[in-house]
Amino acid sequence: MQDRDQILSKLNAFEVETPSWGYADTGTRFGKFFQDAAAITIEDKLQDAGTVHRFTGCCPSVAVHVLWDFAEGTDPGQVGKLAEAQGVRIGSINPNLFQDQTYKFGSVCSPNPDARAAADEHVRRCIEIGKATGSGLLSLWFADGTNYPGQDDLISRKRLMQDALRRWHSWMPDDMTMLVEYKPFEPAFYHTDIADWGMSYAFSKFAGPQAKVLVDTGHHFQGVNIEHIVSFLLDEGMLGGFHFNDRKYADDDLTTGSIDPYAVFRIFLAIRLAEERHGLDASGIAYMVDQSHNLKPKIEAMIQTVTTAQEMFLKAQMVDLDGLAAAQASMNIVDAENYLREGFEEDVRPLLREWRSFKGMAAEPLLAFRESGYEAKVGAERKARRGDAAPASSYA
Ligand SMILES: [Mn+2]
Repeated sequence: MQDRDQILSKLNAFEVETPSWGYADTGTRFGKFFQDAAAITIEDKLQDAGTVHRFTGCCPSVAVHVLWDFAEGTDPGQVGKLAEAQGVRIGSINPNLFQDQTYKFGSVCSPNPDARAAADEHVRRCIEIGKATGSGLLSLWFADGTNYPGQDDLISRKRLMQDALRRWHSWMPDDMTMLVEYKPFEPAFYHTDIADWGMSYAFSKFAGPQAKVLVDTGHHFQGVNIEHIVSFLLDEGMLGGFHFNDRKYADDDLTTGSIDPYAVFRIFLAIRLAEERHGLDASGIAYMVDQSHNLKPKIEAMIQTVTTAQEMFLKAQMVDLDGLAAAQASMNIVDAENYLREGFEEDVRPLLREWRSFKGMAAEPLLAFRESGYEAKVGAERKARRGDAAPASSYA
């Protein structure tokens, strides 16, 4: 078993990146429900992200969305400084290759050469923003796909994708990582050009050594064993990072652990086993949140997400790996499973409270945030700033 200090030092190193888009007004395709305190500008988003970091102590970086956060003419270095002033830094750079009208039939896989050229230009700018902000992550998600059988040629599209990723990889500086995300469907409903982790893996291998697979926990069909994918990718040295969220039906973007916390625990256990049993390097994994909270207050939801991630991470540390190995070796399935259950059922909240106090933070981040009055304060200020203008929304 690990001792307390070992576990606490792992918790110190466990960081979760929050997304700028998680602080802005979002919605579904049926409508949007606005919140007074929702962030309007990139400054607001960084201020909110800094607030989450201040109360949780584990969210020092913010994922940015280039189209929504870097208006034409924005000085990226200046945005980096704004982040710093809020006690955070710019994390993954997320290009937007889906919102512009030119992407109607896809971006890099589109039969329209203008769309492909626009994608190239946009990604080139994203890489420059990454360099200027000191971000080491270019995080790619594509809406590319088709809606009907026969709409386009699947092999031609595959070749366009692989060539684009290799080209972009050659534009990146040596210290930048390309994360390649997959998704089985939506917004395309017949085929998606990067539909699963195997395709992400093959595309990443083709692109170059700095390309890795990004696992968004909501981007699988029902019942897929995500910890198996995670274990496989770790052993291949191809796991780049996570987008955490939870879902009941499809890509619901619900709060991490709200539907199936045991699944989150099993992912963290898979990572621990890869490191401690097999000596694999998991230190470079980027843990990121990709959620849009339509109904919950955004900062509270983010604090809830992050503390849940910490709890599931800690529960995975509570599993007796020696006992588990012995049970597995003797084919004692009941005991083996019980080692997992015992870790999961351990109440890790006292340890987490202790860690926060040791770090000079309030023991209960959500309560402390509520008591701070932050939401009412920025809500009033942002409402006044919006005036009669329609609430800003950075979610398509
Ligand atoms: Mn995602």
